[in-house]
Order: sequence, then C-alpha cells, then structure tokens
Amino acid sequence: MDLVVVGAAIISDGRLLSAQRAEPPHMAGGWELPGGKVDPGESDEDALVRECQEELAIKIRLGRRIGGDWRLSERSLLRVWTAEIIQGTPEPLEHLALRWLTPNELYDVPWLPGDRPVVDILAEQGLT
Ligand code: 9L3
Ligand code: MG
Repeated sequence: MDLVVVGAAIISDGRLLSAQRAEPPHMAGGWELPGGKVDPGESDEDALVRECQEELAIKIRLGRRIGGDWRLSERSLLRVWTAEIIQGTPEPLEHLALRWLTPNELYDVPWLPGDRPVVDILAEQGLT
C-alpha cells in the first residue's frame, strides 16, 4: 500500500503559497506545497486541513483536485487540492520560509521534484 501524502495549493489574490522545507536533510531548502501524511483512518481532505492548521496556523477550505495521484517515491504518492484561507495568516511553524508567488514567479523557487509537475498544471490553469 502506498503512503498517501496530501498537499495544498493555497491561492490568495492570484498568488500561490510556497513553503521551504526544513527537513529531512536531503529535502531541506526545497520548496513544496504545504501538507503531509494522511493518518490511518483519516480522510485525505481532513488530513490536509489538519496539516495546514499544524504547519501554518491557518484554517483552509478545499477547492478542486489538481490531477490524480502524483508519484513521490516507490512507496508514496501525492494528492493535491487547491485551497483558500478562511482564517488566519500563514506562519512558517515547521518550514524555513514561506513565499507567495505570482504567476510570473512560479518557477523562482527550487520546487521539490515531486511537486514540480503539479506546479506545471497550476501554471497552465492559472492561479484561481
Ligand atoms: N512531500 C512532498 N511534497 C509535498 C509534501 C507536503 C510532502 N508537497 C514529501 C516530503 C516527505 C513526505 O512527503 O518525504 C511526507 O511529508 P511531511 O509529512 O514530512 O510533510
Ligand atoms: Mg508537512
């Protein structure tokens, strides 16, 4: 069974929230869509809301799914939803930094390889 990881494409005012990973060492400094592992018995959607609360101190509402299952590794896959903030301002509680990217800036950060194809779809669809 694959480990399911969920990620949020948080969009506000036409910009995408990107987050710089602090760990593990081989990923530190790379940028990702915030999120994390789905717990046993937890729905993907609940996990994503929980992770954004834990990592960023925000409440989000999920929008549409971006693509299907994105392979991260032999054992894990990534599922992504767009999201809007319904409460709070994102704080980097577990990340090195946060950055809001305009459409023109989407490739200004070194995305983790697994997230990069998702960003390509977001770039095609526009940040709405
Ligand atoms: N991961 C990759 N892209 C993402 C996220 C949220 C996570 N957008 C990878 C990094 C870790 C694993 O998935 O190897 C679990 O993520 P976390 O629970 O450490 O955030
Ligand atoms: Mg995480």
